[in-house]
Amino acid sequence: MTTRREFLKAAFIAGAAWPYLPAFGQSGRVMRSTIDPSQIPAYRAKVIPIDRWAALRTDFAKVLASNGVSRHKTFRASVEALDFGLPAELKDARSIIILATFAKPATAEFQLNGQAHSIPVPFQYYEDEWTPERLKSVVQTDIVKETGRKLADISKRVPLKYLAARGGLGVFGRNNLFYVEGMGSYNLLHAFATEAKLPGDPDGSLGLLGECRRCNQCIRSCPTACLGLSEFFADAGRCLALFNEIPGEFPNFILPSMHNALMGCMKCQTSCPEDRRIPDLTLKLGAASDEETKALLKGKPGESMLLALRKRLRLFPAVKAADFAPVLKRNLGVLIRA
Ligand code: B12
Repeated sequence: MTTRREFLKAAFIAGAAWPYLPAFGQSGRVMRSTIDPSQIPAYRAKVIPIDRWAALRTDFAKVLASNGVSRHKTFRASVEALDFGLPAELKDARSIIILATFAKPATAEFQLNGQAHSIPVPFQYYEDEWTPERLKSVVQTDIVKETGRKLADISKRVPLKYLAARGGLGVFGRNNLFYVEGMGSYNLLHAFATEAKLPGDPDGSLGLLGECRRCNQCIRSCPTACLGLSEFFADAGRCLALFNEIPGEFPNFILPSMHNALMGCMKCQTSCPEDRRIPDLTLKLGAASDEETKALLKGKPGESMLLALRKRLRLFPAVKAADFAPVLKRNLGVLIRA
């Protein structure tokens, strides 16, 4: 019989040759090994031929009508915009490209009374190196390949996770996020329509990450209990991100201590054993001075200070200018004073 010592020795030797050898974490649970940063792809992409488009739209409508999907009106308003609409200049699109770009978590520093507060800024809430121009140019050069072909970003009109799954790009996690090999859920999704006829990838299905079948870490760590074992949908109407992305008072069930990021929430990702395989590549976005933090907390930063901060900290590209100060005042307030 193999002793524990022999087993560990064999595992250690095999581990050098096989990066996915399971390792045992602190809790005794089986975890896959950390990904070497040089093996993380900058992006992964799949192509959906346009003749599948109408069926995908019909199938997604059925998903939206399912019982498990939240009826919360803010959430419904954002998903009703996902109508698979193609821009006028691309009504004759022949291929849809769905891609995942690797995204790093970040922090921004806020000085207050001599103390530095380092606050997490999840991706999607800061501007990363994938500017819209760079993204489009990479898609044109690497994927479309033919110059002069019409190409448009359609990300705002389509359900990206759904298309990514049906395009075969990866699988869902229990936390309702989309997992891509080599990136975990640390990725942002984008979709493009092009008139170029590209070789299509095989149809994919809505699959669950195998590791999630015996894991409930995200469910346990979700501060507002919006994830469940029997569900494939998050209860979007309880998700912290739904409320701290927009101005207004937080509902009673959201306690100050639940906030953990300048916007959005990181709990279902930082608690995920599969995501812990991604090495810590956290970006430091920059710092707000004592004077700036105080002005933000009072809600009166002034236009030029706000502009300078937005630029220096690369914050909230998607938030309307008018919402920037009130959202920061409220969110920063609960994080620093909680
Ligand atoms: C609306 C929205 C929100 C809402 C509601 C979230 C939601 N679950 O819908 C709120 C504001 C809460 C939100 C929060 C966040 N969001 Co958001 N959000 C969106 C948006 C605009 C639409 C999402 C959507 O399609 N909802 C529709 C519902 C029906 O879909 P669903 O709940 O995901 O249900 C799917 C599964 O249930 C699956 N399914 C159905 N049946 C079955 C059966 C099986 C077996 C399986 C496995 C799956 C499965 O199919 C459904 C359709 O996709 C997209 C952008 C876009 N254009 O797509 C970004 C997007 C989903 N968000 C994103 C991110 C990063 C976040 C946050 C992590 C931000 C943060 N740090 O706080 C959180 C994560 C919350 C969470 N755990 O889900 C990323 C996700 C990237 C990824 N790799 O998964 C997206 C794709 C934006 C992007 N450009 O990359 N978001």
